[in-house]
Amino acid sequence: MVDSRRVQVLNTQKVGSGPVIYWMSRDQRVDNNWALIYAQELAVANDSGVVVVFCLNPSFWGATVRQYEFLLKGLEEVEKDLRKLNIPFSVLLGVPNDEIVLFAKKIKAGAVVTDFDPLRIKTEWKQRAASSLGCALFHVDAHNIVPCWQASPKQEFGAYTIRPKINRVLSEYLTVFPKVKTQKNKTSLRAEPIDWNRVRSSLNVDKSVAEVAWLLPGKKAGRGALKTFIDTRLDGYADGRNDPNLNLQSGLSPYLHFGQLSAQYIALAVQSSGASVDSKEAFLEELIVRRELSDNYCYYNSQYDSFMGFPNWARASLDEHRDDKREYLYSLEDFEAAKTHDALWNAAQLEMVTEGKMHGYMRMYWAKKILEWSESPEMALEIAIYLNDKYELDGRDPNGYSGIAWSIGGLHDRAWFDRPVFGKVRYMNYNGCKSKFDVDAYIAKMSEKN
Ligand code: FAD
Ligand code: FO1
Repeated sequence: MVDSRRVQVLNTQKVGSGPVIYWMSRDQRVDNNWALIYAQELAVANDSGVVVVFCLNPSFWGATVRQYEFLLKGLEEVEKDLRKLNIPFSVLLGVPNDEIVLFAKKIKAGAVVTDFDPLRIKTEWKQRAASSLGCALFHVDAHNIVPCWQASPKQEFGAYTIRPKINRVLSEYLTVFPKVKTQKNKTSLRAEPIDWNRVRSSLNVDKSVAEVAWLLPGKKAGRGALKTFIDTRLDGYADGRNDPNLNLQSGLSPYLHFGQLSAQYIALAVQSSGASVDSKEAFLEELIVRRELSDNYCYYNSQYDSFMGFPNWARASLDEHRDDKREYLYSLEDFEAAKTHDALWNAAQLEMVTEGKMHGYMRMYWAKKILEWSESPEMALEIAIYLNDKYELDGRDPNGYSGIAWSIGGLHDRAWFDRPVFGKVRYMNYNGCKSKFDVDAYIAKMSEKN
């Protein structure tokens, strides 16, 4: 059974007797997916079946072929997994909230279940669908282990305030998943095989940002990446995760972002592994506390991608330093082409452009330097979000808006000593990096990619 605290009702319509639609969006997987499990429970209760639908938005805010191909190849695997369970799957093209309403009408759906996502675009899709659907609409938090609205009823100050709230209830939610059941044959619920060429030709996306080769999309590849991480790298995570020359991060964020892997599934696998306790704790702190803190920020702060979303102390401090002289000033073009005076910053930019995944430690340095070398904090925020969402495979994610707001606007951080441009926002510099890792090695490795 799905814990009812994971489910929220989004309109006042009743559950009818027709099939139940799982409107898949953030959690693009069959296994370990609470939204799909909930849809199946509703379908069993009204003796109908489940139909899974993904609404493909032809130009998803700045996504390029790099992200769309990762998503589509993952959905091709979802289609195969659903076919084995006799569950029909359709990809609808066009404006999601319109398409889902038309589809629900066409199949006389009894209910629609979608997966929780705190981002504005999804809230809008759900609100519009909720008011036009003739049947009940629910969303289920299938992404977080502790459902976002259960972890906290408000925006949290930082990891130190949300951590105890999550840890207090974690064991109630960090449970093993029930299996998705094979569906009995329902003639009314037939779906044509998907014409993936037609789906791909419906996209009008930037093709200049190529797919990356170092990882394969989809659940199977994700499970493989998880196993390799646990078997060969998790043990070194506590000490080595912040060294960009060591490949000791998990590399799982693209699979998490597209929901091809469940964080809960990862957490259970890590917990039951034989890795050292301090590495398991360090990893689960990031995977559970830091990640859920990002959803908390985007869910409770509608200005999560603007200067106004920053804490008051940081806004006031950055305001005081608006007129400080910038030692260097770069445009979006300079940043995008990795044409600054700082070889370390340029190396991080190159890693993101060529690999589609900048090392986590470098992302902090990268964003903070954009603040230091832009004419205003607003401009810096805009440039950081634009580049992050254009090139990172895991972009367009609450983790990104929170990570950038942490770097530029002191979100989830405390005030430091006052300094030019940054004010009391934590500062990072080249020498600080030099004291932590071999900067020349990182620069050399990235300059080969140019
Ligand atoms: P691991 O260290 O293996 O972590 C495992 C998982 O834990 C990650 O996949 C992620 O889900 C979570 N996690 C780790 N660090 C953080 C963090 N600081 N905040 C929230 N969750 C975390 N993450 C994204 O998913 N998408 C982004 O667009 C993104 N942009 C960022 C921009 C900036 C400026 C900063 C400072 C951080 C950003 N992050 C982003 C957070 C973090 O850097 C990445 O999640 C991490 O580097 C992904 O690589 P990994 O999965 O190998 O990390
Ligand atoms: N979600 C959808 O429901 N439909 C889409 O067409 C879609 C495209 C897309 C492209 C790039 C990307 O990074 C995310 C995309 N998403 C899409 C949303 C994604 O599944 C996540 O829900 C959010 O980005 C993270 O909350």
